[in-house]
Amino acid sequence: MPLVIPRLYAIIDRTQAGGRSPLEVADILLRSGIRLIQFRDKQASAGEFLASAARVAECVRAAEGVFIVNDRADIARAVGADGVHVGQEDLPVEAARHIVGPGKWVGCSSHTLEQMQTADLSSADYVACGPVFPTASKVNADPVVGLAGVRAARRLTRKPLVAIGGITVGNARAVLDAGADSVAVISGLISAPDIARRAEEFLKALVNLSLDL
Ligand code: 3NM
Repeated sequence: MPLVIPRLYAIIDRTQAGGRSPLEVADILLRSGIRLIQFRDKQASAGEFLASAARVAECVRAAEGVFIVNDRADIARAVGADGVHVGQEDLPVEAARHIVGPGKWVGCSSHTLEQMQTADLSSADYVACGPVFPTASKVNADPVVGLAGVRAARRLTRKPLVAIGGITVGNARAVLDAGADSVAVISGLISAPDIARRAEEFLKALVNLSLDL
């Protein structure tokens, strides 16, 4: 069954959380009404990543949210996450799916039309495209695809489309209007001094989409 993806996809990256722990951030996000949370930590050792992911997983589960682990299908499986998100340099979608097991979400990043097409043909449950706008949250980020890239991705896939990169309260609505089903946000959300207030602003900006799509 195709999944219905929430319009706001929060990504917790420890380096962007202003010194707050991943667990603390997850708790605020969930209390603010965010249902879909990914945990990403490109700097942690496997053991550290596992320990933090286990804490966040428990918190998301208690709130009946959906928890996705970035990159590490093995850790997603170990902590009983709802899925894994893989990038172009991570395990291929089918291998990640094999590891996380049946009934789990596998999302895939794409940065070019060719990669979007490949992701569309894979068993990925959703396809991400980005960076839509410049971002400082990813080391060696790919060239920006812009709103035109989101429109092009929309034409290439009927899978749920997640847009990522430089998304803010101010531009999120335009990204959905360009055809994304969901916006994935790191710094625009979790670097805010008051994450709860920022989450509220995002959720408000993402309701009541234009009817003339
Ligand atoms: N992936 P922020 S851009 C993790 O293009 C990530 O696939 C990207 O962070 C991609 O919301 C990105 O702070 C960073 O810009 C997104």
